[in-house]
Amino acid sequence: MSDRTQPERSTARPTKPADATPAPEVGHGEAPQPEEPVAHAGPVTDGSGSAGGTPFRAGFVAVVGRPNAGKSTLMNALVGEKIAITSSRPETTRRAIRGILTTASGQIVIVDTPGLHRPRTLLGQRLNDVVEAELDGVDVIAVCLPADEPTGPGDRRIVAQAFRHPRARHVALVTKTDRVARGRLPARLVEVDALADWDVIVPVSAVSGDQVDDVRDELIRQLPASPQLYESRTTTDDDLATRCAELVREAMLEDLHDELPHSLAVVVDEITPPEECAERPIARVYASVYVERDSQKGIVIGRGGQSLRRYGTAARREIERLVGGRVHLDLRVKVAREWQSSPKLLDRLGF
Ligand SMILES: Nc1nc2c(ncn2[C@@H]2O[C@H](COP(=O)(O)OP(=O)(O)O)[C@@H](O)[C@H]2O)c(=O)[nH]1
Ligand SMILES: [Mg+2]
Repeated sequence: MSDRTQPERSTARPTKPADATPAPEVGHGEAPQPEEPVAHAGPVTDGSGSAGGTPFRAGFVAVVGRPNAGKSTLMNALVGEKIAITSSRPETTRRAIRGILTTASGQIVIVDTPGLHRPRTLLGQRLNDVVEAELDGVDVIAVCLPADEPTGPGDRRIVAQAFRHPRARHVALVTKTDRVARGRLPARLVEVDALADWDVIVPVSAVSGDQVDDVRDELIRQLPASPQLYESRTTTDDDLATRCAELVREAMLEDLHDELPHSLAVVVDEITPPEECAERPIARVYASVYVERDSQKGIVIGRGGQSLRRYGTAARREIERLVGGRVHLDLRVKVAREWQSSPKLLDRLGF
């Protein structure tokens, strides 16, 4: 463990997208949440941490780890909402997704990243570039290492990469603890401890909820004293169209095999709000599902359109939950040949 003192907030911050809701600079005292008996009722105003009591802390935490390490599931558990889609398919997360968690003592902007792996396609290369760019600006790098698998070469590569960013604190999150017998966890923690000079190591299960609160509190402790960066009620900076597209992709991922999960891309072309609907108040979401080959198109649609209907129903339910109202979902399947390796198509699909 290192004994570095808390760094002052650096000026090198990741840029916030324009559609995010930034918090007002000063003086909006959020009511403290009942389970958090801290001295501070709201953010400190100067960010220096010199105010009496515990200073409010805020900043960016990048969650990294190899594919399937449990990064997205943990982010959702921390935020308490489905911000990032998850599945047992590697490469489910394809962008840096920000989930925001606010308590009375701090605010964590969690950056969920695509799993790092050796890039096979231009898409893989771009995803690795995304992660590298995110690591440059964050306050904390949290490396997810599954409790139920030994450290592999992929993990070592990611740990080495994390420690090439010395400005950040480094936290090891030993994930999926529900998958190992209690007696076997200490040995895994010792193994993780020996990997690097961590600021702290926390075991956690995002599925059982065990120690999720500890992860939250420990991450806040690693952040610099700072005013709030987003309004308390903001839980993500993703826009509605992006979240809908991801929910469509999630509905299909688990069911698809071989190369198909990788070949899938979803773009929401249009959302018509319920007000614009004459007969019934129902939002309309028009989405295009892209695959790479004609044969894949057939599989996604299924016999008589059966598969596509099933995906559509599952996705619609999730979107209805997200918007809190009824939704009509229109899915079109299209072929974008070899999009993963085409710069032009990658741009068009938003990568
Ligand atoms: N048993 C168990 N499974 C988990 C846990 N966290 C994630 N998973 C599963 O591991 C798989 C990959 O999770 P995901 O969050 O998508 O991993 P990512 O690729 O690192 O973002 C999914 O099937 C999850 O349900 C956990 O704490 N316990
Ligand atoms: Mg993920």
